[in-house]
Amino acid sequence: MRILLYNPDNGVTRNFMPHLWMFLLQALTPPGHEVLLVDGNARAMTDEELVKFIRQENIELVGIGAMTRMVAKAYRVADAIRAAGVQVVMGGPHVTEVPDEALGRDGGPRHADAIALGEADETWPLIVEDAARGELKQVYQPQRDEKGLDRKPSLQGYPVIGWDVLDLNQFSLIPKMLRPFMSKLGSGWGTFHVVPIETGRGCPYGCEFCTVTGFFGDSIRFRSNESVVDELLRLKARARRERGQIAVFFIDDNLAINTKRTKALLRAIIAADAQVPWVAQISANLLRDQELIDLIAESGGKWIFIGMESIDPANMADVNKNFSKPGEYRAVLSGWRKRTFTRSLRSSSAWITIRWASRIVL
Ligand code: B12
Ligand code: SF4
Repeated sequence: MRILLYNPDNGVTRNFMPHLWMFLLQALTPPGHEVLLVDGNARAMTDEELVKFIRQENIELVGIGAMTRMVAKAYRVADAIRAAGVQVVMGGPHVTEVPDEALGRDGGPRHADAIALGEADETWPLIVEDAARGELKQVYQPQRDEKGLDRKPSLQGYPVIGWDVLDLNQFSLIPKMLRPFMSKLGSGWGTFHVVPIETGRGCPYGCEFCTVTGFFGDSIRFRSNESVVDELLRLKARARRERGQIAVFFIDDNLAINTKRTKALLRAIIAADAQVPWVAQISANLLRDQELIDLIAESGGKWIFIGMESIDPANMADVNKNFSKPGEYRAVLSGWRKRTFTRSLRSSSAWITIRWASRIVL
């Protein structure tokens, strides 16, 4: 069966980084099926063009993933695809929060033939096999544990995502016409990709505005350091081969949530010479640790996103984010600046990007 995984754009900003779910599900697809990927951010198509593409490519199943921000577009595209007689399965955080909406069980129109709730690492292969037999069920959900909660997939046997061989053309930030010239600059800028890598899932904090604890659970699962290092080495080799550049976004919600393990991972990256420029999200309270900051810089870390939603502790308490203390922000930031400024004089540079938002409202 030929399958298309589609990620809708938000119609306003252009998100140039590939979405991990598409590549992960592609890697988890049982043999004997072919999976094509289209990200509306990088390859804009009207609904009509997309339907035409689906017909031309003989696609029999379309998987669409969306955050709430993009879900209206996702539903519109799904409607057009279903009207053309092709089955649609939807998944991701929004569909998991409000499953009845996609299935039209809330009184509204139906947009999907099937939905995948929660993490789909283990349900995706079943969806594909059912769809291939023409026996798609309406709802796919991970198995439940004795408390009635989703059994979370282990990340220990994480699949190999073929970043080193996959066609990433739609995601290169260097325009095609400039590539021959740019590839001759320095170590080569013929391509430039920012690639998402996850090293763990889950968050124990449960901030009121955030989906993550509810979706991925309050205990954390990690990949092995070896599998992360291997992924980095393959990316690095690809960049060298293409005379291009690769940067990585570690999309873990808090890369340093278990500091001991994070340090071990960063040391493994350094020891294997697997450094690429990287960016990650880390909470302010963990950045008091100077050894961690040194390791971040040495392992290729360039930018850290810190969620500083408010400088008013009462606001933080109100959204259940007490662990982040506005009173410490100044010390954390100046500690970071001192450390990274000194280091930048030697070999590396690490910058900080602070995301200020009084409240994130979904
Ligand atoms: C990386 C990231 C981004 C990147 C996205 C770029 C990119 N290319 O990845 C950036 C930084 C740009 C971003 C932006 C935003 N993000 Co964001 N982001 C994330 C983050 C940290 C990781 C996403 C990820 O790759 N996860 C790992 C993969 C494996 O998990 P997954 O995507 O959920 O996929 C699994 C399942 O959901 C399922 N699945 C997913 N899709 C599909 C589809 C099918 C067909 C099937 C079968 C299964 C399936 O299978 C996968 C494997 O189990 C998540 C938090 C998180 N930990 O997931 C927030 C998250 C997705 N973001 C969120 C939000 C709110 C936003 C913003 C709206 C924030 C804002 N206010 O501006 C913007 C919107 C962006 C836009 N385009 O307009 C929310 C979404 C909540 C919701 N209800 O939709 C999340 C969950 C974080 C949170 N705080 O709650 N984000
Ligand atoms: S610490 Fe970050 S990921 Fe965890 S619940 Fe709070 S906002 Fe979400």
